[in-house]
Amino acid sequence: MYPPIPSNLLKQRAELSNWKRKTISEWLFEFCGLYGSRIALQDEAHSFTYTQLAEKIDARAAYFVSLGISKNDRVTMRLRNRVDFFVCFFALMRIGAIPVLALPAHSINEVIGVIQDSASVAYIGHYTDEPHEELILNWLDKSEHVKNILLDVLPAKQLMSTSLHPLAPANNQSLSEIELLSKNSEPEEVAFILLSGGTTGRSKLIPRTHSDYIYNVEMMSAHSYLDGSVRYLAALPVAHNFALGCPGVLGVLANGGTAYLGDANNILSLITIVDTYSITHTALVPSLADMFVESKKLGVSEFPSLKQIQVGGAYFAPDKAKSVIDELKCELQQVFGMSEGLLCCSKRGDSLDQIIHSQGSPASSEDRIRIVSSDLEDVAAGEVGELLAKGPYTIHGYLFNEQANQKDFTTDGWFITGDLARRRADGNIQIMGRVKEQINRFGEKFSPTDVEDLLRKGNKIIQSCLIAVPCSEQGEKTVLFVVNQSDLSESDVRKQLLEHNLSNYKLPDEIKLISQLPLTPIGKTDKHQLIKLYEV
Ligand code: OOB
Repeated sequence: MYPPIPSNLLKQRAELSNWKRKTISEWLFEFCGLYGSRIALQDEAHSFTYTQLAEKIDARAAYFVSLGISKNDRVTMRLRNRVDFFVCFFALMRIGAIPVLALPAHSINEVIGVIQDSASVAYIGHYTDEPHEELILNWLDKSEHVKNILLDVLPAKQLMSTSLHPLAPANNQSLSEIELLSKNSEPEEVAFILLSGGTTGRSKLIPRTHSDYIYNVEMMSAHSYLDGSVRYLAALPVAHNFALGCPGVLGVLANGGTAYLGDANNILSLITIVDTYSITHTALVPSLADMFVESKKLGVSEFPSLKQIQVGGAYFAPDKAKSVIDELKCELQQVFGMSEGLLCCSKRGDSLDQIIHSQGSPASSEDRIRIVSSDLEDVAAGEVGELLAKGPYTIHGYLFNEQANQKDFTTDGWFITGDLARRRADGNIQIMGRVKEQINRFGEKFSPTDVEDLLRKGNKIIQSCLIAVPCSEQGEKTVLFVVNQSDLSESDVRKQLLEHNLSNYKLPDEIKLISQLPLTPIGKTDKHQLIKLYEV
């Protein structure tokens, strides 16, 4: 079901000194044994020690077996940041089943696409009585493939054909079968599936193996200097690579710390968690990092316990990066990452200039990157080009998607990231945007951030987003969306751009005022949504 990992790659990986030939279950149960009575996970209603976590996982695994879920079965999970997410995630892997991690904010069409593409036999979801939940249930009920639906809250309605179950078992089941099943998994097999962040068309399925993900987590834990005193806030969805394993909740568990599961949609509750539990580490997308900085400026909290904030997922302007350090008075680690693998981050010892102006360097000395022109030739040192990646934890193919595999991988196995990057003289990487988002106006190429960064220099405009839309006369025209926070007019915006001497060709063709920028399920600005908004 998965393009087999080439044998030379398997050999290279096995020879790495810190490569573990273990399944995620074996790895987890090792540290549950080691850190027994410490608090592992906490959410607004639950608190589990490492021992309790291991017990819950076994009980849930036995329940899944009793429902007929077995090795290699894909199970789409769409759960919020609650301890139950981890009970289900680990319990499925314990029996060799493969969790497919959908995000709570994925639309019904996206979730249905994922269930179909992964041929999931079960769906585990958070149920609310909102109409879209009803729609998913109706679809699942008609699906021939999905045999079981497990929900945290059971709906009043009965389904016609598919079995509907509560997420947690009523009684503990026998554990004997789990032992048998868990012994079947190999470290080089697919452990779980992440979804690509694309906002066009369907999400691609990203298969991560046990060993590669353990390596991923351990590399990032080392760069965050994690130990048993870490108190981590999962502010971003834990179904996403960043908060799951970079180093994320898995890194915290592997080091005997405590992870608190929060909800990115509620900034006040995140701040309360930071203060109440003296949070030391967290990972944020740029928009959320801005909110932390603004809260500090407004005197909502001083955040005295924070030691390290990771910011990644989207372009983080240098002035914003600097304000995290100045205002929150903690270490900032920029992270450039992707669910497909490659991670780059700032390292301790990087200068202030490196931390605010670059996205660091690869997490592992075994990562390989190239920066190339459109004909896949390496560009000259310091030039901008497209980033290609290869390495011990970077995938070499999507699941069940030959078309994407032809397009997104070179014949010699490089992943074509779609990101523009340059290597600075000091070796650090600077991400310059997406290839597809680069603006080409009458042949003049530039990055949307040239305009967006400049607008923040005034005191009225905080957020803006420049997009290109097709245009019959000049190929592409630019539209600048500006969040209207203080009675702005289009001419105010134009005036500000001219005052800052923006080159003529970068001046937007159109300006639109908007109440807020649309976000993707993980909280990045959703440019495709803006293009759609413009087209309406
Ligand atoms: C993370 O993963 P994905 O898969 O949701 O998105 C990956 C894409 C990258 O290809 C790049 O386009 C963008 O998100 N990105 C950044 C960035 N970090 C990610 N663009 C500019 N600056 C950055 N620092 O977003 C992700 C996965 C693991 C850790 C962190 C982020």
